[in-house]
Amino acid sequence: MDIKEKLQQKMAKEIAEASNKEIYDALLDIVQEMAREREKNCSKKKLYYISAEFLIGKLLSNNLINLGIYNEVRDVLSRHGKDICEIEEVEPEPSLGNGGLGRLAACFLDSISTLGLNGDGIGLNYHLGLFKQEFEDALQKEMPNPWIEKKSWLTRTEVTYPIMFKGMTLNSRMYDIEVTGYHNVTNNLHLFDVETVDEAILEDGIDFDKEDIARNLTLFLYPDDSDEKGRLLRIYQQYFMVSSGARLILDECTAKGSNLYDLPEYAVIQINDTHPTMIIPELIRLLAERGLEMDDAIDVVSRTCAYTNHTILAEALEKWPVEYFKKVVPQLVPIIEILDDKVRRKYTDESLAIIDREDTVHMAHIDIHYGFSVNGVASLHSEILKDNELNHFYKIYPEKFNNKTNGITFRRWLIHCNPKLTEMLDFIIGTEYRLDARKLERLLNFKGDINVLKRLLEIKTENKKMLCRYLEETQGLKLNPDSIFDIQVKRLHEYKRQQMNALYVIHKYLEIKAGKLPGTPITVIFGAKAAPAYVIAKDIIHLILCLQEIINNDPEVNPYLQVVMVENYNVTKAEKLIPACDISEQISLASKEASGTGNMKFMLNGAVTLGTEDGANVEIHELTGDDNIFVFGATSDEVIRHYEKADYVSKEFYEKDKEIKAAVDFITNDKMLAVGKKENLARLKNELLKKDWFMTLLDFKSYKEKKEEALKAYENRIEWAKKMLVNIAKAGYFSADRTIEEYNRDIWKL
Ligand code: Z2T
Repeated sequence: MDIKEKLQQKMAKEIAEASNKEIYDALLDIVQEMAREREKNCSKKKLYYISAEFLIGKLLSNNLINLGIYNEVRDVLSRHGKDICEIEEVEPEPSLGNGGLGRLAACFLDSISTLGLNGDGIGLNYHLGLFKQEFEDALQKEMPNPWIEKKSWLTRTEVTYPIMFKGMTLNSRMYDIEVTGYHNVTNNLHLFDVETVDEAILEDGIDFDKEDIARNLTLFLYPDDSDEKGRLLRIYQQYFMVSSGARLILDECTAKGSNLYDLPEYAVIQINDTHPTMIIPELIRLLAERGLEMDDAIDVVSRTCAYTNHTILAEALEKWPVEYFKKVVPQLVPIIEILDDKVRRKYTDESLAIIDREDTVHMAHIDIHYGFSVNGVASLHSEILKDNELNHFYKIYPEKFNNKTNGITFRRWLIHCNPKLTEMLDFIIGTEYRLDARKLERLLNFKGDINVLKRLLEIKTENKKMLCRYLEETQGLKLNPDSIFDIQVKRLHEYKRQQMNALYVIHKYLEIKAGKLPGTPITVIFGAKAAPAYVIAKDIIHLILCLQEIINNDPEVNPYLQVVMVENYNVTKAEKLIPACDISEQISLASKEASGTGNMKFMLNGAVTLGTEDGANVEIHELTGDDNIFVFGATSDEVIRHYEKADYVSKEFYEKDKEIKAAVDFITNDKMLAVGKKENLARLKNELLKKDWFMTLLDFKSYKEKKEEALKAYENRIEWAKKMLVNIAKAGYFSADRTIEEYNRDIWKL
């Protein structure tokens, strides 16, 4: 039966007569049926990718593409007067992740299925996910983001487990989401949910009773953990996830014939940062319960688990007081003590301990001692782990350490989000790059082809126009599609240095006011959520929103410069922003951004990077060569030395550089105070002058100079188009298919 008949049969009406929502629901059914009909890979060994976050984004189009029916569905709908883009709008976006780490997990699932591997995801079914961001009085406000509708991608299963906490047992139930690979197998994302969850306990905004665990456990992703109740809730969530996951894994493996001693032949568990680390002591506990000696249990688990590290920021490395475990999951305490004891018997070095002298448990240390692999997420990051942060561990376990440079799925980040570029690529280099991304290099043959270069520029302009229409409809913003689009979208964090970009905006504003006009008008676009308890991050959002207000309303300046903060930046918005970008801002303080993955998405869509030698930018630079990227700023070695010597004083840069002084002083001038809040602006200025922990002022000058160079280069459009072309052609390395092949080759061995 063809798609048209199937649709009409499901809806019991003509396509032309159906609402977008009815069509969406019918397509959801059709996709799920087709996904389930596909063959499975039933290999003996299976991968379990366990993660507290899976930032999957909307699923309809992605599934249609992977099932190979997107074009057919689009055309059938359009013949009956329906636009597939409007059907896409009907789908709510699940926000089951914060940023890069969660989106990476989603890209990985796509590639695992696309490569036909046997691997499922394990996580939690947060009913409200991450908060939805609203702007009110130039400040971020957090609102709940309910995404589960009557009909959704979730399938309720009959798999349930009693999960034991101190003084209470909660039932977990497994819900599944089909993960379709591109023209290959379907795997599953298993999301566990507490049966007693109750959205009615939600109070004002995103507030709720943090102690009512039975009703709140899977309500939100990472609730505010600035107080102890929040941190305890996080332990409840983590244990609920790992205990459910561990039982599922043991059940599946024993069903396939495992005697548990041979578990590593049946399962490999990839632990996505330390949030699921408790799966190690929990598995050991369950194996002991099923009759294994403690030493055997520890050995089996150690050969099954592998750990990925995603950050070296000390404040992000999880450490929990033993007290917390005693309060929430006392059954794990004796196991963790045994694990610590074994380490202490073997090594005297205190920095290797699992439970430190203050009775704090270092989660990453459990993973490193009791897992068989430790990987970083970009080459520079993995080197820093070995040489600095985890050097003591590297010395005793050199064989465990490896690098797996992150990747992105080209199905979503090219084929879906940039159909025009995809069409051109299909036409001039063929479609093989879809399964073998390195084939994008064929594009290099067209570097001298003026028609191809002009078409690249045309596509960029068309994408910018679509973004302009969208931002006008959603935020009432009127932007100039003939301006250069300079975009920084990512979580708000001081180390990512949105504040440096904002200081540049101030600098440019002052220049224009003084009569120095840019060759091409500039539109600076930001998108970022700040953690609800992260005060300075919220102040930076306030700064940007105030600048937006002042600059966009100044008729002397707005023909040349506009500033925009996109509200509620998420996967759906990323899919609209990234194809429209000219300059990709990747300006973290060197050594701090483990990898970045937005940088790869922008490159693939023909943006040119303005960035520091940090994370995967280093590898982008190696691939594109010096002429197709704008690199600036202190190197990671220099930065690490500054921290070691504690010799960076931001005030010195403020005092000796007039432009820096002018930009920083602007933050609290009368114009700003007329639109903004003194408390927030003064606090931010003070932070820059007195602390500036991430060395904004250190790099400001070289940032400003490089950005001027990039803006100047943009004036020669054909030369710019060549840079775009090289970036696209070289992006193949960043396909998550390559990353997953490496995980499988070196770690999973499926
Ligand atoms: C996160 O998104 C990342 C690291 C974290 O460390 C936590 C979260 Cl929520 C605990 C990011 C990194 O900052 C980014 O550089 C990297 O590309 C991404 O993970 C995926 O590896």
